[in-house]
Amino acid sequence: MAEFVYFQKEIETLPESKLKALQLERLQRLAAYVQQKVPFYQKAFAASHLEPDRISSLNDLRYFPLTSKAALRDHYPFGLFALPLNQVVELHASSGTTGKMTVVGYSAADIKLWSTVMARSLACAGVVKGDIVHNAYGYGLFTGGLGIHFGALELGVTVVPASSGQTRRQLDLMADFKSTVLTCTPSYSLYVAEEARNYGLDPLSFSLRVGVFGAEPWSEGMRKQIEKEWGLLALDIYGLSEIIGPGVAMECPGQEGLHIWADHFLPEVIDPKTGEPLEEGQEGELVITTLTKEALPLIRYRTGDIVTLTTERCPHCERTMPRISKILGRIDDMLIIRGINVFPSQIESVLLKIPEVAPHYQLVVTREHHLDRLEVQVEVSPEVFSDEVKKLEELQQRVLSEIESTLGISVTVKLVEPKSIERSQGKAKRVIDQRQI
Ligand code: DLL
Repeated sequence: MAEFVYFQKEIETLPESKLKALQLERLQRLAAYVQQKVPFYQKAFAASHLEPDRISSLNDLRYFPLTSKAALRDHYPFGLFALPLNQVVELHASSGTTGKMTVVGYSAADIKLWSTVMARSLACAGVVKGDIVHNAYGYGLFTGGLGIHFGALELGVTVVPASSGQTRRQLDLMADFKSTVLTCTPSYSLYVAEEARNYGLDPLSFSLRVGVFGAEPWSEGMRKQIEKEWGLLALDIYGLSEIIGPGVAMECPGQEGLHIWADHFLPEVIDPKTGEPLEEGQEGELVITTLTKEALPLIRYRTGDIVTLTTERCPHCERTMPRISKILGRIDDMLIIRGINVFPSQIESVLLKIPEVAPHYQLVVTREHHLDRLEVQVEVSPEVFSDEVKKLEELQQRVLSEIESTLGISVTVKLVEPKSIERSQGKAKRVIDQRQI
């Protein structure tokens, strides 16, 4: 029988009516706050004749404007911040849809909030004092590494800030320290298991008992495989930089949906085409309002992630927090390569700046030994194609380094003959995703 652990039991199990009252009170405060502090919302509220002090029920949320990733891009880097930079203690960034990154900022109170929701998430996974958390999410601008780290500190468990890469060293650390919890992307956990075998080690001989996996889509089939390989309980964690990072929602050991910490992140599901709110249980785009964030509060932020939402009580734990399904897909063409978000348009904007390559390209994504590989195939212009090999090699290197420095991940580049990429009558098929997840 799985064990259920809580970090803030009273709040996590708050009766529904009390949770709603708390959300309403926080929404009213938030609306007044952004109207006062963020010119973008000031204008948006005025355009839709919204007066924050007239919000009388959570249903009024539907009259608020939606916020998209484009709003962050248009106000790059700090234009949507509600606080001056001297009150922002940390910045992170993730991919934007073009060359510019999406920048997010945290006040000291936001970091405390992040630590709290992450501590709740780890506890929700059954992590307790005495556990050793091997954290192999990347530390850096990506929110995965530090988010888990803050949560582990808040919960008072031992964290090993391994970050990503150097798999042999990861294995040695986990074996020597007898780590009990593994946090990383689900695909990386399978890669590490395979590497263990290559080194003659049996993954089942490690001490891992729980895995907290997320940042990319994964299937039930993959879950079973990971659980079998490592002999652990594999649980799903969800989050996105714009909302806070990891720790927005977390599965409990019952493995039936992810509890969303709705006292801080108010969820809705909308029809991505019309923007209209959908009934509970219907599949649509997850939209989140940050009820308590200070530096970058967001109203009805469109995550682009497709889910279903339920307020039905969890049949396993005592939490009353609503649950989202596993992420069922994306509404846009965002790819996640080794946990990092990649938009085809980012690559396109790089290619367009290099005159020797034609604007015809294709992205081929494969998964080899549980690691994602992205190959950028790009046509060269006829003049360049007839050049000597050395020149072509130089061009390939240039394209490669430009793309890698924009995306922040390694890729391969293949220059192909003019007119060899299939032309489309309608929408060009830019991405060929051959991964089986
Ligand atoms: O991926 C935050 C995170 C780090 C979550 C570590 C979990 C663990 P971003 O880089 O901003 O933030 O990417 C956010 O990743 O909109 C989803 O499309 C996808 N994603 C995140 N978690 C999951 C998951 C982090 N559990 C984007 N399942 C989101 C499927 C996920 N997709």
